[in-house]
Amino acid sequence: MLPAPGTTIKGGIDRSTCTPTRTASKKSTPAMAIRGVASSREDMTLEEFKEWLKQFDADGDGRISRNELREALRRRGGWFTTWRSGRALRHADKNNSGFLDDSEIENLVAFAQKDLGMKVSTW
Ligand SMILES: [Ca+2]
Repeated sequence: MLPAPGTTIKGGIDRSTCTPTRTASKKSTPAMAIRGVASSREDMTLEEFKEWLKQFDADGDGRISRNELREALRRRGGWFTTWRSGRALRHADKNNSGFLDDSEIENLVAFAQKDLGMKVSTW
């Protein structure tokens, strides 16, 4: 038998006020991606480096412009402080577009490793 209309069914939980607050789709913040390591040198993987850099892709075109790179370096501090962003960009920007695309970011990493002694794991 079905319960008569108006019958209160025990155990029924009103979940209408239970709204999910977690934003699972949100990307990790820079603070999370780049852990503050107390040591003088910080390691990150190539993917982490790219993820970090792309957070500064202000216009969202998938490329890092000179201004975006400069902002990234400014925020980063550390070994970036001695890194002239213009020099780095010229070095990595193989097609002289004034932007770093995905493949050119790897040139930037290579430059950082070679000239700055930065440690980026590429495997
Ligand atoms: Ca951009």
